[in-house]
Amino acid sequence: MSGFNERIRAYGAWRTGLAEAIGRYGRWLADAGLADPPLQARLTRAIERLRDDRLSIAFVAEFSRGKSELINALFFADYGQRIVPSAAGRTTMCPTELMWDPAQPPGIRLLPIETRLRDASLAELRAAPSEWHGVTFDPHDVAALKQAFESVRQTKRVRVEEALLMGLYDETDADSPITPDDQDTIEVSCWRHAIVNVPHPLLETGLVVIDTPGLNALGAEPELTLNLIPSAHAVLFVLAADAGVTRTDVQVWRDHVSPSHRAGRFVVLNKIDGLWDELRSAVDVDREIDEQVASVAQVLQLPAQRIFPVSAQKGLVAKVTSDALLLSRSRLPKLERALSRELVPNQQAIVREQVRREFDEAFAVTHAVLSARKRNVVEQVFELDGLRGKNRTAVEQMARRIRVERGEFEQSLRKLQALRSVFGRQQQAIRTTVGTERLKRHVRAARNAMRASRLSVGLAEGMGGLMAAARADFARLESQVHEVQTLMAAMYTSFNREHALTLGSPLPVSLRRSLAELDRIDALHDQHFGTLSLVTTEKWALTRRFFESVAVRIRDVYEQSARELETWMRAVMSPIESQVKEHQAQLRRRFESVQRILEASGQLEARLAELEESRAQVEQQSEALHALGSEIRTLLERRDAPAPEPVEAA
Ligand SMILES: Nc1nc2c(ncn2[C@@H]2O[C@H](COP(=O)(O)OP(=O)(O)OP(=O)(O)O)[C@@H](O)[C@H]2O)c(=O)[nH]1
Ligand SMILES: [Mg+2]
Repeated sequence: MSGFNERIRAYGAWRTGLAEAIGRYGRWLADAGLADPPLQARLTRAIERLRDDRLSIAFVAEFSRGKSELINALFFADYGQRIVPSAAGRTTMCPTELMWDPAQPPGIRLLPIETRLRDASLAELRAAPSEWHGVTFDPHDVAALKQAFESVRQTKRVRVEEALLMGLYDETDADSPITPDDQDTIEVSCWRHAIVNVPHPLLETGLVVIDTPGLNALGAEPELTLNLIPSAHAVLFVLAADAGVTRTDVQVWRDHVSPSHRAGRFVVLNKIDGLWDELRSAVDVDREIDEQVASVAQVLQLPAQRIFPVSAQKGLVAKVTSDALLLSRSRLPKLERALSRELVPNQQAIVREQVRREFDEAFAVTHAVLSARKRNVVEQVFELDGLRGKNRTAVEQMARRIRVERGEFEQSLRKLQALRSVFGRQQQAIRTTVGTERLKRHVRAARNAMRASRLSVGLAEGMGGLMAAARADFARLESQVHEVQTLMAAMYTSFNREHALTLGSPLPVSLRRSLAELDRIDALHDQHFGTLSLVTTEKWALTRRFFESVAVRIRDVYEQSARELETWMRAVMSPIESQVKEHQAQLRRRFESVQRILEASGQLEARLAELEESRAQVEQQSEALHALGSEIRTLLERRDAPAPEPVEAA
């Protein structure tokens, strides 16, 4: 097992352990009567974040560079054979995702290519199981698994007109490698997309591998360009040492890898075994590999350390036959070390940050409640202690004082009631701004603008209009969020001052990520369609499909923001609600104590004893809270594996 695979598994184990600890914490809160629904929701979210974390790696290249072979060698050598089909010529005909989703049976799901004739985007079709052709298999039966994988190679012939409409053929491209036969038909993939669901140990930890077909089929599937590839945590761009860097390699690099990916980009120079030669010295061969690496680095304008020369095929053979020497010659371990050094820690840092934030906020709310409770008990003891040996008048005086305090607090509660209703209106306004209804209207308007014109200007205007409307919504959202922040800050201050509550400052929220995402969609769109001038039927179809994908991406941004804002609005209200409730209960208890003391003699000592008991209980809860909290913090901070040694220069 390579360091990379182990690291991914260790990362999976870290997430599971942490999720379990947070689960225990939540159950303890519930048992101690300290959990309210927003608090539980927050812990559940942290657990889901840990459970549903995905680490995706996309393989992008011209055909026959060895993407599928590299996938076999990197991840699936433990099957003892080649699982993902890899062969001369075009092999992988449709984008293929390898993952494990326990909610689905083990098997392969295939989306027919004809769905390209409709406007529906891949993202929408994903949610429609009836559109897919499914084959289940026994995941322990390796032959059946291999057999199922063969479907990604299936092709058929369709008429040229149909291929044009599906965006699978471009007449205007003089050096298109696919040409119609004498019946005027073209060979196309049977499937538009494949999802292979297998409970392989690596995939079980959340790894998603995306294999893509070569031959620029990428361009025709906007979902890949707009979503799957840019959102992958790493993109491996594969070149072959025997082919060098061809014009089409550069084109794939420029269109699909270079723009959307700054970090997590790896260039693999595959098939270095082609340079091995028994009649030359190892030093000679290494020098030639170095030269090729330098030339690739120059063409792609990357530092040479980003180019990883390997032999996927020899690496696979070496792993299957446990040949350590051959494995080292394949140089695959160096690529694996680089992947594990960058990929896992980066992702872990992001997840750690998100979970830490959720947990710290939840912890702070409970901590504040327990502290207030402790303080109140101490104050009450002090108050009642002062009554020892005093006459009835002193007790009556105290009862009056508490009654006044309660009266004042009732006033503040009316203020809180008013705050709730203003807040409710603001909440509604925010929901409307990021609501899907509003976005649907924008999309409809843009679609109509596009339909009205077959000219490129109309298409550009439609798309541009949609982006502008989305940006306007987010500008409005920013000011709405600011209003809520101002209101809450004023409310926190006033309760702190008037009733000695200990509300910090309201939780901040930022829309930066959503805005950055909109920018990214805009840039990708510009890059692919900015220069479109002449609109042929197939370009029109392609643009429309692209538009639908853009619309889905924007909807994701809206939905994501809506979810984040919903959480935030709950979180911002929750400390004030819980502290007010606590304070109110406290006032009632104080008042009741004094009443009891007035009604019967001997109650003072009994009440003081009770208070001593509550104090002990709160102390105990507070200790338990801190113990559980520090267990979770220790887990959070744990680095699962020592940093692997630095990769030597290629
Ligand atoms: N000599 C040598 N051949 C390799 C190596 N890796 C892959 N190949 C061969 O190259 C051919 C293409 O490999 P694939 O894995 O199918 O390439 P691909 O990039 O997935 O190609 P498409 O699926 O068509 O896009 C196959 O015949 C492989 O056996 C390698 O490291 N060395
Ligand atoms: Mg392939």
